[in-house]
Amino acid sequence: ASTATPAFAQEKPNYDEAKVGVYQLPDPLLNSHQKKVRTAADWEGSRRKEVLQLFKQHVFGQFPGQAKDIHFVTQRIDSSAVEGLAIAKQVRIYLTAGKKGPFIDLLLYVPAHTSERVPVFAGWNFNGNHNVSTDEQILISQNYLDLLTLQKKNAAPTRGNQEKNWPVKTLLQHGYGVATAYYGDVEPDHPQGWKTGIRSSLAKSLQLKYSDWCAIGAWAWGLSRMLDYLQTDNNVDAGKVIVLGHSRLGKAALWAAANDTRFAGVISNNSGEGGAAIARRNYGETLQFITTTFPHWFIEKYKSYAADVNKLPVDAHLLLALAAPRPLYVASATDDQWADPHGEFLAAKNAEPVYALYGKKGLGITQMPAPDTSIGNTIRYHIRTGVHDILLFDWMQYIRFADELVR
Ligand code: GTR
Repeated sequence: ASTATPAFAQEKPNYDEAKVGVYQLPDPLLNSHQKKVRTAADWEGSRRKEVLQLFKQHVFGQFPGQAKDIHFVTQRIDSSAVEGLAIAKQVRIYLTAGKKGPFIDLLLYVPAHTSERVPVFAGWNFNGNHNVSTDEQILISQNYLDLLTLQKKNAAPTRGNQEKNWPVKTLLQHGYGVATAYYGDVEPDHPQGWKTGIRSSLAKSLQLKYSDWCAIGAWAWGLSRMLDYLQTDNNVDAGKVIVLGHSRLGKAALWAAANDTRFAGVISNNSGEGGAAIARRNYGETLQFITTTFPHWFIEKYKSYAADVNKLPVDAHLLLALAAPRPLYVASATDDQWADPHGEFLAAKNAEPVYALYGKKGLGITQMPAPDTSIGNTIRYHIRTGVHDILLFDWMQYIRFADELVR
């Protein structure tokens, strides 16, 4: 397994399991008054609310309600996309009244030749909708920004660059739709990004200061706005939308699912620190590192735990538990030690008690499985051989998971 340190890491991370440190995780089933949670009703009635509130206060900040003037304008429909397998719809989701405010450009593929509403995988893409496929019909994402130069660039030459991350044809052949949009539509991913993102443009209408939430919060909230559209689409079974994301966008997917129980399931692909990995483990990326390099991803308060992460009142297992009782998939990769695969496995493991309240089974094993083996029940896990990425092997597991638990 690769223990390469990213070029931008200021300190050498720990990759020695023996030096992870001693820690105690907050008990998911013990509320702040030291009262034991015994039933799903107890969890939903009090402890779940408390945990969600703790994540808002200490990690991600507020998760606002729906944008009141949200509206949808279909820009393009191609009824014979992907070699005739799909209907491709491109819909602009306006987040305010009129056409001047911020928008999310959604790209939705649904299988053609079916009158049934289909389940859909929904998630952000990193580099613009036009990178998802070489299909010339896909509109170039207008907000696409080169994060190195912070310049908007003519993205036409990079069409389809991320095709391998979005196996659209395979998903369609298995009866799934796929919905995606460019995450920079709601907030450009850099420390000053809030100034040109929705944390500024929607500050008034949502009645929030930019510092009341964070970039991951904005991305998570945007996923819910995609779902608002999907609920209106006749081809989509809106009760079967699985939210997913890779890496930082996996963190956003988990936070979206925690807040928005309309999502039928959630998939964290290599989300790591601040996502599915236990923060208390000193292994790979740490809270100190992430809040220094990506200060905009979390609220200010989160950084204060860098000095002593054991003081953090939550940890990743509780973020995962907020998905209960919905199907949850956590995936790692062998060469992605930076994201702490073992820490991701342990968080999934420690979310089990909450799933058990609903009679749902979790991983069912206590040791990490061999690479390339999907394990578990309502909570699933695999560690794929290879690098930090979302690849066909991962998607094939997600399809099987959705076939068994969501469809
Ligand atoms: C890294 C970051 C990780 C992960 C990753 C990604 O730079 O340290 O937390 O989110 O980016 O999003 O690919």
